[in-house]
Amino acid sequence: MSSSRRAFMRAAAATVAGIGLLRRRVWAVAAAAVGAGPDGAAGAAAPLPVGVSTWPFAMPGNEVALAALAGGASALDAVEQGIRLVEGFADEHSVGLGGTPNAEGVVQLDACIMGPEYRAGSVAALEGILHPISVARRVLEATPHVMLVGEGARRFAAAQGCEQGELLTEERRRAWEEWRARHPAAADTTHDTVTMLAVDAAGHVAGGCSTSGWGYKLPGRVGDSPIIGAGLYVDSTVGAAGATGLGEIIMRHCGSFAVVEGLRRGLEPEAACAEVVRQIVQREPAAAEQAISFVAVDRLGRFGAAGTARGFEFNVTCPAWGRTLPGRLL
Ligand code: SD4
Repeated sequence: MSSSRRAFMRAAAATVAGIGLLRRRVWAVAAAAVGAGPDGAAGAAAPLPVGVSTWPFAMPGNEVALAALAGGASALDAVEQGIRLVEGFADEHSVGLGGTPNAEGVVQLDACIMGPEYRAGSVAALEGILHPISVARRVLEATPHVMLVGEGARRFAAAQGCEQGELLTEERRRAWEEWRARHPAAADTTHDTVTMLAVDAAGHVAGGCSTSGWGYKLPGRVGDSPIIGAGLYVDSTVGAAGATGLGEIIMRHCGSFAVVEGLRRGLEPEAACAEVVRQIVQREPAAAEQAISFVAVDRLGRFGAAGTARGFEFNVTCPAWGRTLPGRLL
């Protein structure tokens, strides 16, 4: 074990000491019973706490989420902090700052967050706010609503003191101008999403998504990522699932909700993801040619991913190890 991992383990141990120790011990025994393993094999459980996220670019966010958990943060806080980091990456073109704009050259962002007790917050088609995941969190904490969109969401974010700014980088503006010159009417399917799931040491589960969505989309287009049940679903008594890929397909099948229902029926995370992808392709054969992938984690720390996207990878980080793993290709 590396010295930084050892330091992490010490910090994590200090954090949990004295707080509901008995409950946590019982929990650890339950998690160990499903088979901890560092190899990312289907059905293995990561020692808690654990963070899971889509795409290699989100790995630094996973590390931030795990450090937060080790410091005593809730799974909800950890997810927000991890995703905030990724939203700030100007060279990542599918999330937050530096995201790909819509057809009119405006970056419109979608995000949501969900935690224990089915509490959720979401924003869509949000402009001019640097961290949509934190606006989603404010919707969850400070309003009786679940989802705010467009100008109303922007005004709410500003009133809440959320950081405002221009999200369109010079590099993305030039790419958009080139796209407009070449293909004024063509869709561009450039897209990705950071979806992050976390289970804390006590087995509480949370998740979040953040994306700039489908590159050069029609203004006002909303994808699956901010839709509770489509891009993300968390049932802290069972686990969590999130999606990446073509939102129009994922939304039509309540994809993430369906994956969590698979976990509830006792499927392991990878199998639950695979089952939903197969169902979607059975209902919509054309979906097989599109990128649709799911990640999932259950409350014991078992994790998995599956989808149709060639090269899809996901990150798993726990106190003992952190890895980027291939999702199962269907
Ligand atoms: C969307 N699901 O807006 C997002 C984009 C994405 O991999 O995740 N692409 O449709």
